[in-house]
Amino acid sequence: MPVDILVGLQWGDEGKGKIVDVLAPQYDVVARFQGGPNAGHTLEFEGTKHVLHQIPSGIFHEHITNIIGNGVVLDPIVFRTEVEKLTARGVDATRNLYISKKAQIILPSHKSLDRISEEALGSSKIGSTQKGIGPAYQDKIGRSGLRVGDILLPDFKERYKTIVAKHQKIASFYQKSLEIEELEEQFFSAVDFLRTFTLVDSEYMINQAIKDGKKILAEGAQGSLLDIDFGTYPFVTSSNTLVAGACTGLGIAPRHIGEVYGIFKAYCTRVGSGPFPTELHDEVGERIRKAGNEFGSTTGRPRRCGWIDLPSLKYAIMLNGVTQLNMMKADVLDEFEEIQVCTHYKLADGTLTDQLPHDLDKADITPVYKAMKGWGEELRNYEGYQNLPQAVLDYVAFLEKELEVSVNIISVGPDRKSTLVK
Ligand code: 2SA
Ligand code: MG
Repeated sequence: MPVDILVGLQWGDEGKGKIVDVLAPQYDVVARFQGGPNAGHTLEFEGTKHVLHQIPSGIFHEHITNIIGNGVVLDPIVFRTEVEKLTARGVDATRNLYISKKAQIILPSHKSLDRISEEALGSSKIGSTQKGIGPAYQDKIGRSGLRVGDILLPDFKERYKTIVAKHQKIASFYQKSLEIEELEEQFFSAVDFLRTFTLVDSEYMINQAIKDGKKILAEGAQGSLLDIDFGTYPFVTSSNTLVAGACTGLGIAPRHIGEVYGIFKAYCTRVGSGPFPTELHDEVGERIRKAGNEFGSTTGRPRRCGWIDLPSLKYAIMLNGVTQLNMMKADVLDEFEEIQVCTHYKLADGTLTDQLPHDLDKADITPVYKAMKGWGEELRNYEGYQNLPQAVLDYVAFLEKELEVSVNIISVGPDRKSTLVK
């Protein structure tokens, strides 16, 4: 059975958690392959909202095996809080959660270094969530990181001390100190907690599941435009958020990839710094933020808002090999008389392009818009995709024509039930 992969096509917060939750009943395994506590996947059902950071969004379904893959950077302290929140809601994560021994560990000092690095960058800061993601991936690539499997070794503490000593040196280069004393105790207690979970060689587990004909869904975090290679560098996260990241982040050979779900919002948001061609700095942007409750689910930061951007969506679809699209938060645009769709960028010399210029950051580009009629009514209570107002169907038909991929799901509200399938 092939592995299906679900990825965000914009700058994150497309609604991946909700779709994983909706699709979950069809799957036997849900696995995270990159990112860590920077992610905030929001799921809403039975009147309650749940935000997951590191735990896969299949956790609410007892029949699903949830795997935190080797490509993830795991913060044991955040992990413990996440598990405890689930326990308080009657969900026992120990029953169906497995963690790769090869996943990297985020240490308290990684979080300090993240802060120090952002401070040093000043006005060119990345806008990181400061969860230690960048420094943890740096140690992974620099071959000095600690992995989840290392917590089982008798000399784990010594290994910890060695790497923290290195971090001290980095901090003192910036004339800062790490200030991790308080967190260290919490960290080691969280590591003890982590030890009580099933730590596995998840690459074997997943490949066995493939052999056994199990249905597997790989759940991406952040978005394609935050990919370390193809995103709006340097304003990106430190992992491969694209489909390719699922191969290395789980140990899946490319030939096993099946469906690729591309998730996008009916408009666009970004949190953190970096280019955003269709960003609205006016009251329209403010209206979208309010209607969509666009605030970071991990940090609470207000998200920047703007119109949908087809050149960047085409780019993300190309890089991921998207086989079906899911359009989220259509209901947020309910009250707009007119909706703008950016179809091209106009370059400084007047040429039109639907490709992303290398220097999107500095390029003098102007988005070119096509105005579409709004639907001007509440979508939330609609049932049946084809029953949606004509203006919605026209909007979607236009996107499908431009993007050359079918929009199979339209989401019209945060609840599981507000998900209309073609
Ligand atoms: P980091 O923390 O070092 O990976 O940040 C680098 C950039 O990646 C962005 N990033 C995100 N963008 C959207 N959503 C994310 N998750 C949270 C959410 C974010 C939050 O679901 O709302 O709560 O603020 C996420 N994680 C990382 C980040 O903004 C930087 O631009
Ligand atoms: Mg999010």
